[in-house]
Amino acid sequence: MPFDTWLTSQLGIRIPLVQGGMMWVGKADLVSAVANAGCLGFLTALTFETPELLRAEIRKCRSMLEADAVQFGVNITLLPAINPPDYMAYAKVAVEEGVRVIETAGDPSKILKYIKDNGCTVIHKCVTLKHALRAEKLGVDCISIDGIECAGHGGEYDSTSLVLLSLCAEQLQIPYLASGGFANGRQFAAALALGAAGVNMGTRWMTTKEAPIHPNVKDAIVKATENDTILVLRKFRNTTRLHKNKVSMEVFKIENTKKDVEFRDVAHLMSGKRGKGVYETGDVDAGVWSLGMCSGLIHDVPSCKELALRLQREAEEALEKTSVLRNARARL
Ligand code: FMN
Repeated sequence: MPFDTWLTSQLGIRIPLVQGGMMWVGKADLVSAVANAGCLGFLTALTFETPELLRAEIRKCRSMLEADAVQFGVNITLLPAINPPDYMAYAKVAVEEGVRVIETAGDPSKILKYIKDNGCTVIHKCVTLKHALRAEKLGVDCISIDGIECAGHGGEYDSTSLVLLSLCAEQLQIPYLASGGFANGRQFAAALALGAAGVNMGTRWMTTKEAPIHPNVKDAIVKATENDTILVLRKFRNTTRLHKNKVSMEVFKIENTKKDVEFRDVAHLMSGKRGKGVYETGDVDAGVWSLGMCSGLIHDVPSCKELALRLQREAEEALEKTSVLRNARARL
């Protein structure tokens, strides 16, 4: 194990790479493959309509683990909603089923005490230093800091991963993960150099053999450049990065041209059901789907094991090749 960080020493992860929660994608097929590769994957609770369906998925995931698999976790995304899901019921199922790592996003306070009291390690996803410091105070164990490069909700301030990670290095007392824009080993090395305990990725894991989505979507990501994403919903302070397709461009147009625009003007286009349909049918223009800028760095569809080992090797090479210091010393 070339890398020794909080993720490896505290959670027994072999390669400090994390697969963050992904709506409709973070299912047993992917999460077990990530765990079998020695990395930390998260089943995404709200993908399952009821807590009992999450229970069944946790059991399925466990049944797919190989002898040397590492543990996996559950993501619980607590975003403001008109009819919020029963977050606590999802948390209870995770705890009852023996899950010991929870990734939270949004406001973790509703479930934090319960999951901490039950021995879970909490990795909290956020997009500003202010929220990271607040979560640290609330008692989470680790921060996963997402730069604006990320797929999905990158917040309203557009801070980049490079700046956020450097701020975390300066101001956080707890470990932090680099998230948003990461897809290769050079970046992995850079994240470690910035003091991160590992790298969290979404888009890159989505483009693996085991990701349970239609191959057309994976092909579209391989073809996409870093310019093929679009930020929408800024008008509603709910900015989200999506694949630039017919539907997301329509959302962008409406929100930026309609007078007195309201969310309901675009709600039919943003529907989660339509997005789910993209992954099932492979029609990449059927609805909106999250995509990160690192799509420009993704050129193939490897297995999770191939990907993890590749990133580890590339990171090692990058750190060894960073010979400026060594060469300078040798010249002395
Ligand atoms: N993050 C969450 O906390 N909850 C989610 O439900 C969620 N859904 C996502 C769905 C997709 C398809 C993708 C690509 C990302 C999603 N994310 C979600 C964000 C990822 O967990 C991760 O933070 C992000 O993808 C990192 O940026 P990257 O895509 O540049 O690697």
